[in-house]
Amino acid sequence: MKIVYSEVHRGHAGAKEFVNGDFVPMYEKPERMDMILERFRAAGFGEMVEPVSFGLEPARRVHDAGYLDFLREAHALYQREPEAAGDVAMPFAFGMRGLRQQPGPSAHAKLGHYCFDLSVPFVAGTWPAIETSCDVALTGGKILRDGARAVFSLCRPPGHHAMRDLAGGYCYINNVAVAAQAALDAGAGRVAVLDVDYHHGNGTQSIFYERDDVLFVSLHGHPDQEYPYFLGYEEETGAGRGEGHNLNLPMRWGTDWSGYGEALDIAVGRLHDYGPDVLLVSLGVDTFKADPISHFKLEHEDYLRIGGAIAGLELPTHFVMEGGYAVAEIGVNVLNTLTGFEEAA
Ligand code: OKP
Ligand code: ZN
Repeated sequence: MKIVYSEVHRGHAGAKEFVNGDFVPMYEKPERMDMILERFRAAGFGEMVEPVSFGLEPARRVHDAGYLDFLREAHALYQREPEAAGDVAMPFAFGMRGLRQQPGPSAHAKLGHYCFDLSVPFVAGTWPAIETSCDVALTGGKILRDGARAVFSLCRPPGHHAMRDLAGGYCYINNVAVAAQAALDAGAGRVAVLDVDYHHGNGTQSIFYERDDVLFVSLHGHPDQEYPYFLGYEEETGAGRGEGHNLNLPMRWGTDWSGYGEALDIAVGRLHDYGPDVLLVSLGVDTFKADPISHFKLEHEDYLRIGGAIAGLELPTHFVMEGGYAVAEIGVNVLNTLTGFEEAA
């Protein structure tokens, strides 16, 4: 399987995120990629490919143009603020419900307007990493259209929390949504996104919520207990033309394979019934029992099963990297998903 990857993500590093009253080093850090690459190398898995540049037009198909301008300019804009402190741009004041929603010229206003939490810092290398991560996903999509059975886009930063005009949850551009739209624009009739990251893909859901040409299916921690809290309930089934094209399978803390496997069967059944031309997989391995920010209990072998179940759909399959923060084990869990897929394909 081809693996699309670029080193540009490394510049997106060194910032902190706000967790339970403290600023802590970002869980979403470059070392995550190192552990994945190391495992691939040790197993002789995959063929590495550099991304090519697609420009921002494909991202504009699912994101607001002003939002993309903000992502590009946020760091520089912040540095010009009279009260800027340090290298890291982050919001501290958010747009208030019911009050005017147009941000003024201040970097603080734009940060608060376009971010929904305190886990999307901007350092000097953040924009190049965002742009390249999107190109990684678009390059993966192109490889699939050129005839591959499957491809892995090793994206960093991840994307599934990013909404049309909001960054959050370590995500800036929604890579999987951009790739899904690019597949449609290149002629696919319908596509499906299966999101197996531990966290609900609120961005992907909201981008496609009123559409019937993209089915979104997500397995995740229950929003009663888990980030991103405000979305991911079972009763969110789509709206308008999109009614019936969104399936959420939330699960409680402590879920292991017995519960997860059942939910995955339901997800696969729905994907099979939809019969998409292309399947995109938001691949997060933060469902692992030792993940430091999550509460599911999957074992290493369970990822072989996840890959096998996905292969059973017999669809051109585009894996797009999302989360996974048990850094020492992220490599084996990603590798197991992809080898489980290949062995069953
Ligand atoms: C990104 B992805 C948990 C705090 C959550 C943000 C998590 C973003 C996850 N106590 N902070 O879906 O893996
Ligand atoms: Zn996650």
